[in-house]
Amino acid sequence: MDFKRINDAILDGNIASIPQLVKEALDQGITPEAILNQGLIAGMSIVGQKFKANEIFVPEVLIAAKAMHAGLDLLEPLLVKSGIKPKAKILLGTVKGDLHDIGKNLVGMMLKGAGFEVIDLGIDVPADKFVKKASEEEDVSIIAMSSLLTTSMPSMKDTIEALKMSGLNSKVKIVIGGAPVTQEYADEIGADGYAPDASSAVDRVKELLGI
Ligand code: B1M
Repeated sequence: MDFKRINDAILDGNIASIPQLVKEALDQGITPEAILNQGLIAGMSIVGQKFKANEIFVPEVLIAAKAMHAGLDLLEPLLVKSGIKPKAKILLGTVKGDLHDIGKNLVGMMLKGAGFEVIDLGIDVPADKFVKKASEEEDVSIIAMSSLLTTSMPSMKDTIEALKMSGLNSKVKIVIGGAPVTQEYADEIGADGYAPDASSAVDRVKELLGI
């Protein structure tokens, strides 16, 4: 399989052809991880470069995101091994002011695949929603927050502050990530962990829980 065909289908927003291309790659014995990384994510990263260079605009990016989701829908069951007893419960969300969900969904998929129970709060999640859910649900061990915008990063800080105010921070560890987020920022706002990508999010969560 030439991954460029998948890259191009994402770039062209060719939603209808993605499932076929993904199936073709799987039939050729290519692993779901390789299809994800070299096909879908690599395609989306070209979209990002073109968006930044003003070569394409929001409507094209939205269609590319839909094409990416069409591929993810097929890969998800293969990436997520059906779990035995969940290792721990994780609240996941894209923070307030931010509607990007592809990276967050990938993190959720990888965490589920690693045997965690993931409660996905969705996008544009305000601090009080994280706190409310963490206090309602039993045994939440981790709050995982994603931000793709420099303007939404402060919402991560707000959530950490709100968790401290509620006293929940002593029971729950916080992991953050997303393209503009760094280890330095995580240290600055008092997050317990930072991960640059979805696979390392799993490693970080395991480290924090000592498993
Ligand atoms: Co937007 N967007 N976008 N966008 N968008 C970016 C993020 C941007 C970098 C593009 C650019 O200018 N180059 C830029 C942000 C600039 C900045 O703040 N630094 C940007 C902008 C400006 C905007 C708008 C403001 C545009 C506008 O309206 N003028 C607007 C904001 C809307 C809002 O959120 N309030 C906007 C809108 C959109 C769309 C709706 C059109 C669409 C989102 C569709 C969707 O998500 N359903 C969109 C998209 C698709 C992108 C780009 C092109 C791709 C993002 C993506 O999905 N990447 C993006 C450019 C880029 O990133 N190259 C861009 C693929 C995904 C797999 O990567 O999400 O980074 P990512 O996730 C990675 C890691 O970051 C990490 O793991 C994943 C991979 O393993 N990770 C975590 C993510 N969360 C994690 C959490 C963790 C650990 C790791 O622990 C909990």
